[in-house]
Amino acid sequence: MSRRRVWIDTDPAITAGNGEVDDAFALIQALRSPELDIVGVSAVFGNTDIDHTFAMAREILARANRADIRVYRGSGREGDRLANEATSALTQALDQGPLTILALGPLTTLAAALGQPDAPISNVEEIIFVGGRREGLEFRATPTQKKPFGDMNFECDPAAAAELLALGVPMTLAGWEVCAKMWLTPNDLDRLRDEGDECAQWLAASARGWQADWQRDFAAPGFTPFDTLAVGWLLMPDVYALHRWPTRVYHDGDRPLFLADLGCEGPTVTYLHSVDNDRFHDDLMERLLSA
Ligand SMILES: [Ca+2]
Repeated sequence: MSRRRVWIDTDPAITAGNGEVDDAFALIQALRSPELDIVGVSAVFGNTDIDHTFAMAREILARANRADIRVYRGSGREGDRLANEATSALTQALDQGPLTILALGPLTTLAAALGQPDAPISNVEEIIFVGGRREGLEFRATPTQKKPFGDMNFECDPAAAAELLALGVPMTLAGWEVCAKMWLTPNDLDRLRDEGDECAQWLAASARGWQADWQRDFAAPGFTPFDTLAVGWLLMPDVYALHRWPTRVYHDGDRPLFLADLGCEGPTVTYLHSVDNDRFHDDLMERLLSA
């Protein structure tokens, strides 16, 4: 099996900051996928500040017994295009060969690294970004959710998305639409607790509060593990359905929007719009339970 060289840029907050848990699920899913050769991980601000996402990413790798993979500290605020240890390490990894980048948080560090005049962007095989939407799509977990979610990763640094698109790097959007019907339920957390190793048990325990919030606030059957859908695209692309659509990044009044739709005129991306939820779910659980 030829393993795909992968870089993961992430903003984990599972036990720090706002309680968002999906980066941790996605990291452990990826770390337990022998198909992937994870050459580096970078932390970026997003779900919480950079100090916490950096510490959290290191903790997750340690809990997964993968402290051999280094975590680099990336950008800490919108618009920061200065070099840092993450941009340098990512550039070096690109110098060494073709690389796929999982963009599980704001695109700031990636825009800073790839926007350098001498960046080896021809070695970017694909950026898979958890963001973007088709025209008119609002992000509601269930119809009972009154105020829709924002396109959080994108909105943290809208200019970064435009800059990456302008570079012509291949981009795949695993945004709200493809994630929205995937649930991890209390039963799934019970299985991780009962059948998983220490790391899976920690993951389950740390996600209980988040899951309870979704149940209480949206009457949802579970919570949506958004970032895992981006990882899954590398593991089982045949269970996804997609469009090849042009894009538009703009402001509608104060609201930044990253659209991919037939009516747009910008660079074309791969827009993932649906997935076989049962097959994806079973595969995700199997990986989380493997140690
Ligand atoms: Ca994330």
